[in-house]
Amino acid sequence: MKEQLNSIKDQAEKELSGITSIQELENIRVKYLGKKGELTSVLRGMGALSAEERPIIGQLANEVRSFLEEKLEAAKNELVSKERTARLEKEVIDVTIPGKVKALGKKHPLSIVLDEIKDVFIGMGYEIAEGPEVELDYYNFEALNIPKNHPARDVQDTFYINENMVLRTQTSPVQVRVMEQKKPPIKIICPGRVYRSDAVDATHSPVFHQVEGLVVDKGVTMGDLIGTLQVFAKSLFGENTKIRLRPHHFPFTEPSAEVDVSCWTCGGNGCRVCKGEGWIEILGAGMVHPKVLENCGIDPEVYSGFAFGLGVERTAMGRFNIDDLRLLYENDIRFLKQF
Ligand code: 2U9
Repeated sequence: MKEQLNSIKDQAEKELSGITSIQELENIRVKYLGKKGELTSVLRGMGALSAEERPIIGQLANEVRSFLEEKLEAAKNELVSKERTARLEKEVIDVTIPGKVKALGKKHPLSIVLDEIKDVFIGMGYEIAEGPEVELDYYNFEALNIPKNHPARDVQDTFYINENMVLRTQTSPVQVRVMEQKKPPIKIICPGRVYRSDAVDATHSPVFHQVEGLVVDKGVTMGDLIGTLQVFAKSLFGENTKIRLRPHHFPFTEPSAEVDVSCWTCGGNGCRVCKGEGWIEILGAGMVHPKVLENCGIDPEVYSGFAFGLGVERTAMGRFNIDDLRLLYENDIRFLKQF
């Protein structure tokens, strides 16, 4: 058995010295150390040895196994290192090959306008608040002074998930949620997607985007609202832009107004863009209705606030002279490239 072990050792060492691949190395490992390997078979046969012989042969067998394992490990390391050196020698990097130009995308016109609007209000200290698009009827209508059967529900007809849940028609429910959770001072804008049950045409879409703003504190006045909207209009449409408020009615603000800006094309003289008016309507606004403040747990005897709302699509169409709202959604590259 001693001779057998020594011969295994010599034979395996000889075979290992000639290998050139990991596969060959693996074959040798299996041949000698595998389950049915030569050394394993010798070890299995040790039961037949006498009590004197067993420890001597056992020790030798262990030595042979350790020897083989070390040799296999060393041969493996050498193969791996040889392989890496060969690969590195073959790999040539030509630093003179011109790089691949990646086509850079551009901001969508709606994102351009939305980012500009956000920048103006962040600059005036506003925070951005967001909320769910699937909204409770209560937050979308009731809390905003639009009870069931109120005529304002007709112009803001929407998609009902069930009797108590709708796709929001405005981002105002976000403001209601903020007022419920936070004590004034509140100074937020709420950008987001809104839904109405309108047919698609050049100026309507059942899905569009709004930015609404809300300021609530002690002593907030209509003067603060007008000053804020003036800063906004000048930032977005140019330093010479003027604003004009026309009395209007919204259920959630009192008094309420529709807000026009002087035409960005003719400066107010009248042209094709403003249809000869000199003014273009861009916003709705007003002082938050005392009932709405009350609904949100804010005492209208102590606090007052103003709110405003604008359509992002409408603003983008004005800014970029786009005459059909559908162009904003079709993602035709020839259209998008122009901004
Ligand atoms: C609360 C109280 C009052 C938000 C306001 C408007 C006027 C408005 C329209 C502009 C174009 C919607 O996208 S549009 O069709 N919005 O005219 N929105 S005041 O008033 C609020 C909001 C929240 C708690």
